[in-house]
Amino acid sequence: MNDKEDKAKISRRQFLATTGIAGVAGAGVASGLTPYSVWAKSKSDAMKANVEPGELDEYYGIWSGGQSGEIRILGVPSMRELMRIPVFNYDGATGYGLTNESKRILGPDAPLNGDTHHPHLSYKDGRIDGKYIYVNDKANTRVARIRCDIMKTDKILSVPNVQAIHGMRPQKAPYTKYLYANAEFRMPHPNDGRNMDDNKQYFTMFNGIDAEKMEMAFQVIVDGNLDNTDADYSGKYAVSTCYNSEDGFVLADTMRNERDWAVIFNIPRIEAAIKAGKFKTLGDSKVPVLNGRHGSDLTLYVPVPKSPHGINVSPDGKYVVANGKLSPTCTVISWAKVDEWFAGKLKDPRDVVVAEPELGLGPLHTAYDGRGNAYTTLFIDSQIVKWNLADAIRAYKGEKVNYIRQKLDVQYQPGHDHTSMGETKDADGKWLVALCKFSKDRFLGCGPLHPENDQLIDISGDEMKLVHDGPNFAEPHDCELIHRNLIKTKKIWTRDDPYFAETVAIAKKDGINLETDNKIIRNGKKVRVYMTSVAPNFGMTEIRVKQGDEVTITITNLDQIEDVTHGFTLINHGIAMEISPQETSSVTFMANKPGVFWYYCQWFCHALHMEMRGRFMVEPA
Ligand code: CUK
Ligand code: CUA
Repeated sequence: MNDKEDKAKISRRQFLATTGIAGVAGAGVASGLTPYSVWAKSKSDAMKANVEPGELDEYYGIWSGGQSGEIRILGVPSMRELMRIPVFNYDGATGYGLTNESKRILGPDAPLNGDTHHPHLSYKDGRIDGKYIYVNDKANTRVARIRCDIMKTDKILSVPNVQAIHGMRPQKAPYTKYLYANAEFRMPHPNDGRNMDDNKQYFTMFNGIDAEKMEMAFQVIVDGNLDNTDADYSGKYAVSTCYNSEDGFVLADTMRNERDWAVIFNIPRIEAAIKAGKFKTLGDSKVPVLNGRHGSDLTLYVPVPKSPHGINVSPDGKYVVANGKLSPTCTVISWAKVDEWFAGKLKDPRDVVVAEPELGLGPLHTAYDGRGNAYTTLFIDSQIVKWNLADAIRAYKGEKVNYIRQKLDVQYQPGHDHTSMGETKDADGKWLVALCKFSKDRFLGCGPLHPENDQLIDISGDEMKLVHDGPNFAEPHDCELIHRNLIKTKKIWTRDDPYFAETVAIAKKDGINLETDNKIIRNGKKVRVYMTSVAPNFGMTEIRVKQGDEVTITITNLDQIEDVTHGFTLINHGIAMEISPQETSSVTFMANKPGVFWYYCQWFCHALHMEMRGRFMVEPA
């Protein structure tokens, strides 16, 4: 890079720092630190993200798809998108939201949008067990589970009596018994229009979900609101940030207090209280509701500056870091001290705090390398700051030590960051992904809506090095990087898979053998069409029904060869679905229009794929 380019880049950076963005947080606090930048990246750094054609990535990246409502699977370090998993959204490729199998998961009248933020995998003893991915839907107050073996959504739960599930984490130890889910927004109770102006009737709740059954286990009423959450490595605690201890309805009110808090939930005490019957229920819901407000022995409210956002447990199991957002600090809480507090040995809730390092402007989320270092995103400074936990603790005790190791510019305004295996005991400190909210000038323009920029950073050495820019569509908040050995996926379906078991049971009642039969069963105005598919043929090339029939098409793909997926698309009916090898898929719709409508396989499966088609013939009523 020549001098001129260098100056142009630096002035662009200053421009970013001094315009609108700084005003977002309205804090105007000065960190007193002099950040230094690593603008240039050498070709050899960039080559670290290179995965040669035919080679496989070392990590699965499990990405949230934000407002798209989906989950995405990326390969890391290549950052290649491998798969999209529809979760709360409609998906035209796979027919998710159209097929009977997916409708059973989504439930009746399910909205077909979602806002996924936090994808997290299930655990055993603080390690990834490779079974499930869980994810929240902030937009419609739901949580979902995805099976890792087939990479399909498996269950969805609507959380009752609250609004906007935001922070969400699985219990880490001894196994993922509970999924912890924060409802962000306070709402009036009951919420039937009578209490809308009475702030005192508003509250929100922390939710415990049975992670295997995907059913509600408990709800805990809290003071303030709930932003992000994490779980410790002993299985005893969950902890959530609150940015609105003021109970404000509008922005100015939520920023009034210099300190808000992190609230710690004592899970064994919550379980004991439920056992002892110390709960109530709300409305029609049967879910046990416990009181966790100030003064309750189920919770500990730790005051932290100011409107904290992310909350991240360190992989050594010793600490949790609350990220200050409107304060240039992070607050380090010791789990050992939390034990002491619940044992009645400490007086002041602040006694559980063991460090409060000053890091820079707009700390949002923190990740770890397993070598004692933390990596915090600085939204306003557009940087990742690497700092040392032990040194920050020494500094808090009054020692003169510099806990900051490095500041790296990212492009631009990072939200979450995540390290390889960093949310497990096996944190390996190889890669860091910074999920930048703004990409500005980093990619070719695609209109006023810009992609996000997921940047890959090599953290294996002493110095962080930016190696790759990864454009991504609206809006990954968070991701997990999991070693490929921990996730085992099926190459083809097994015929006994529960994903389509109900469809198989219906066929059985109709006396159908799905692996051989091509038949139409009529029951009044209900018509069930069963057929097979083997490349390049559907089992039937014509289907005759009557106008006004409710038609169910069930197709079983008999192909046994990996990757030979078929599809079924019915022209002018808004019907399409995936049928992968050994899968059974079904869809139900009304045959309202008389005439001939072609159906075809929309997945290129064979040299004669274009010929894989048939006529759907509707006789006029
Ligand atoms: S949140 Cu989006 S940047 Cu929903 Cu985890 Cu922090
Ligand atoms: Cu079957 Cu294309």
